[in-house]
Amino acid sequence: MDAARSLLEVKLREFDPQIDRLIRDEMRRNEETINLIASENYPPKSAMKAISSMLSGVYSEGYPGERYYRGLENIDKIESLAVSRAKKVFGAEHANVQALSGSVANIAAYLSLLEIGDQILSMDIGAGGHLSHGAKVNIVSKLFRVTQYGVDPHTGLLDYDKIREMALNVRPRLVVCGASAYPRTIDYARFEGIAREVGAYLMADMAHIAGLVATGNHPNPVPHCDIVTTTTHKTLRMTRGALILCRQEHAAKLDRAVFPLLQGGPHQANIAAIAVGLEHLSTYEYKDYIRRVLANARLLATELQRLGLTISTGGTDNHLLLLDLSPQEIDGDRVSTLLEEANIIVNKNRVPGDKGTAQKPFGIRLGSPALTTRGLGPDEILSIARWIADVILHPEDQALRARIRAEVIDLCRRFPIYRSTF
Ligand code: DSN
Repeated sequence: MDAARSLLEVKLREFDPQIDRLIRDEMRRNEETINLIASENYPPKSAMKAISSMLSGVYSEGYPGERYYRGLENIDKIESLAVSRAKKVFGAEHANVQALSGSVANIAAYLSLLEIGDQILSMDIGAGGHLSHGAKVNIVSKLFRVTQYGVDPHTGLLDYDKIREMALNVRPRLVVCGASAYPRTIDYARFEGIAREVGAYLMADMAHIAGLVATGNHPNPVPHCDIVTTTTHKTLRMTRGALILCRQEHAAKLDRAVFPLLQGGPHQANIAAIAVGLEHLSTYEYKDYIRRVLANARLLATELQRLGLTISTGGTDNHLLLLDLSPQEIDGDRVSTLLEEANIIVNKNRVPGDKGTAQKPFGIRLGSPALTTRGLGPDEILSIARWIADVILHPEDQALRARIRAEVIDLCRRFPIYRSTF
């Protein structure tokens, strides 16, 4: 075999043992920790197979039937399948599956509906919104005028009357709803009423709850909105990417906003993986999975409260909860570090009425999607709640964290993420 050919065939382990080792270490880290990051999950092997296929080397600027390169007959079929599956699952008139991430999907949505300098009304990141909804440090706030609503600092809930008042004041061209850290059901019909009243477009970013929407466990924003965006890797449990769903009237502008305005060639391997993932959504197993995600989140909230901790809004309607640490006077940065010592992975997060900063907020966000994927149920949730409470209530006790870590590893061994090797 010539040298170039042998380079093509050589296995990762032999060619690059450093990267191979780090991937294995990351696999082991996942296997031995309990992942409560609400935005993460473990994609199915069938989708992983698609993303590591020949499609990784393909260029396909344009859309099915309108490409700039030849040789794309299979790629066109794959992308068309992804598009039709996305439309069917969410009841959308049009779908674009090319956006590389949720942030790009959101910016494409704005650019297809707005002129530069137009007014947006969206949710503040500190109240549970997202960077790409127009945070000060994000490009969106440089391209558009952005006014942001929050939640009621006492109840933690969206105050629709106040949002309406703000809309009447600032007269936005676009109202954005959807959140990264809001544990309650979002009333899209109410948002639609507000947007209509002020003559604005309505967009929803349903990234966190898309799996709940797909299975009928959360109202579907699609009938109420001009555009709906979602990432694919949270409750949807696919590999990392994004979908943009819209009314037919916005389709051409939206497609042009993704390509050629923002992106070049899409990542077709991931589009194939997303098509596979979309096929999972209508299975009995996935519907049952989402039912268990919800039950686990509810039980975690109830048990943490029983153990004396404070849950913002008093509970959860979805896959995540916000633990308010202000009564314990310990910040979320410290708690997330202490929990990591016990092999429990969470992220620090601001909570309603938070007196801390973005770096040191007085809360953490806990999500049930990943741990439910590996099969954890009510018995394990009760243990996890106790471990979290023990770590928070005894922050000086290093020996306790070491004991919990051993128990977590023991539990994780009983629930491998993948039961066979890749
Ligand atoms: N970073 C994601 C989250 O954790 O919610 C959103 O993009």
